[in-house]
Amino acid sequence: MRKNIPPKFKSFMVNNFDVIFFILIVIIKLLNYSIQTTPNYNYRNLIYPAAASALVLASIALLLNNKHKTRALYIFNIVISIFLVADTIYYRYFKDIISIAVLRNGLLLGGVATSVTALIKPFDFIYLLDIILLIPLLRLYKKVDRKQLAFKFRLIPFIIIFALGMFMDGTDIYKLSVDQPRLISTMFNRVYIAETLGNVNFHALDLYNVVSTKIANSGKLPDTEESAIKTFLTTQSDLNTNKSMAGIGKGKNLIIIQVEALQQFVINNKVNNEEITPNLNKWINRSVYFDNYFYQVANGGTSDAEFMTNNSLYPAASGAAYYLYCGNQYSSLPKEMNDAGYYTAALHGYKEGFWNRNVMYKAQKFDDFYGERAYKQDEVVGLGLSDKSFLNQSVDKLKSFAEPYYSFLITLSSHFPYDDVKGYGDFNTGAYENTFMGNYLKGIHYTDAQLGTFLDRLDKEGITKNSIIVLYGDHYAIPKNQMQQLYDFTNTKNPDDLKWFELQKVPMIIHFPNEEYKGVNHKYSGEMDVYPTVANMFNLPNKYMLGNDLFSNNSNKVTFRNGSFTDGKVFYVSWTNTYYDINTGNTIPETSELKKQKDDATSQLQYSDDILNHNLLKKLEKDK
Ligand code: GP9
Ligand code: MN
Repeated sequence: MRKNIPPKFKSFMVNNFDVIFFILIVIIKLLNYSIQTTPNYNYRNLIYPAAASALVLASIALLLNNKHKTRALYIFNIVISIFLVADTIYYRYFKDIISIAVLRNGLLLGGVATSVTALIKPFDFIYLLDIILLIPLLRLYKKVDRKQLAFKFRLIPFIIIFALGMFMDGTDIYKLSVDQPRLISTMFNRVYIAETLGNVNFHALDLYNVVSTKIANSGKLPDTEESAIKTFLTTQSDLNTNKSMAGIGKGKNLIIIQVEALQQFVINNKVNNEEITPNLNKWINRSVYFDNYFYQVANGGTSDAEFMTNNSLYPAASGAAYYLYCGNQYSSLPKEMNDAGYYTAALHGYKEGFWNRNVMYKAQKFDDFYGERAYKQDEVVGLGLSDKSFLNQSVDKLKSFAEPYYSFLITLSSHFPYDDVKGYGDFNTGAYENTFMGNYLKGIHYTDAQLGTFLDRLDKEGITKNSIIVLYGDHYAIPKNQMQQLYDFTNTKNPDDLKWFELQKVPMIIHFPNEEYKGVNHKYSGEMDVYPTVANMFNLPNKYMLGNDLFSNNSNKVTFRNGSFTDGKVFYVSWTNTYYDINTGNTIPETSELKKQKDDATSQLQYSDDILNHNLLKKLEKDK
């Protein structure tokens, strides 16, 4: 080193070369990973969170004596580098990042090992270069005479560096949780978390989420609770047998289409004197239309809608069931259809890892998941592949499936904030032009047109005649902070919680091969009720469902994740603990009957949470 270096600085650098090198090399590696996976991302934003994660790890090593400190930093560097190599290769094929769920569900390379290995590039291993070059250097460094601090003096740098790193990380995570509410707890977009917080922080958050969920659910479920759940499930199973519809789907295909942000107020409605959803309006006239059907999603958004439809279990109390409980055993619709000899497939033209779908579809036993890579990405409207191209390519896939099949399709283009106005094409919304509402109406009008073409093709291909087709909206389109636009559009005067809730419906349309049963059904129902309905029609077991068969005379009860509920006569709003008479719109006092309904709703949510938190279906299946 040059002569005129101040001795103190020199000895600081010699004593802490390993720590400084570690922090710098981790930042460089994390930036490089970000540039490799998301080139257009402004990776400069990443320097701060990358440094934060490096500081936290370095601070842990500072607690150790010199020899172990250097060794620990080297091992941390190796582990981080291995993750970066694996994540780089995994991203190139799956456009996703490896999570504990992916590892746990054996999805790392499941079935695609050959094609992924073909994607490996020598540069992927650049992260290991310094690990190798450091070997001789470390041998030399070990011989350098370094000042050994006593443990109590090592605590000071540890506390300073750890606190600094945690503070920096904490501010970043907080900023992200404000920018994208639910993202940290649901991990619905893992890649975005890694882009924004860095690869190390992503894996740390993933580990934290998994461990905290495991700890929260580690206690044994009391026998009394388990037997209460079993009693409830048995009662539900007995109630959900509508003899007249039992087995009518046998041998037929089942096609379920979940439409992004299809909220009910657009059905049979007009803007600027034009129908918003002319194709669905026509389809409704050929089908059974449930006009009091509610979405029941919670933090898990679209994935909650999927989860309820395929399991008739409530969404997670917080976070996303698709993430938190992807290691559970389910008696899901695809699983039971498989056991009944059906081929089962999920189809969605977007990133496979979004909402942890690749992991969760496997956990629910879909035979196949046709995701982004299974579709020609030839046209983008909104978030990704256009509904036009997705649905068109999907018909070709349906035609190739061995019959009978269960296909679950999820659309995408009409996705918040509905700003791909160009992609949606011409649809003049008159006074709503250039407003949020107007953009949504354009978006859903576009998707309606694509659904019309899709359903026409099913007709032409003879698929309609041989299938039961279920179509519904996954959740609201107009969020609460834009509600005034919805109140204005629907001419809702003096809005209150009841009027808000009554607008939280999505269309539920079931089409039968010969258009049997068609008409409007006013039963108060929701997304928890699809599976019991389909199970009855296809003679599937219905032992573990909390919902109600739509065609049974069973209760009209619809329970929401926040404890609110309705039975078609009364609406209970949990956040104000208020009951409304739906007919009069007035608030009404709690009666013992209403109190019982409220307690039942809370119990059913608890039953569902217990089933998920204790992986109870696995136990019940084993015990039977
Ligand atoms: C992405 C799409 C959107 O695949 O399903 O999910 P959402 O943001 O509506 O929950
Ligand atoms: Mn959605």
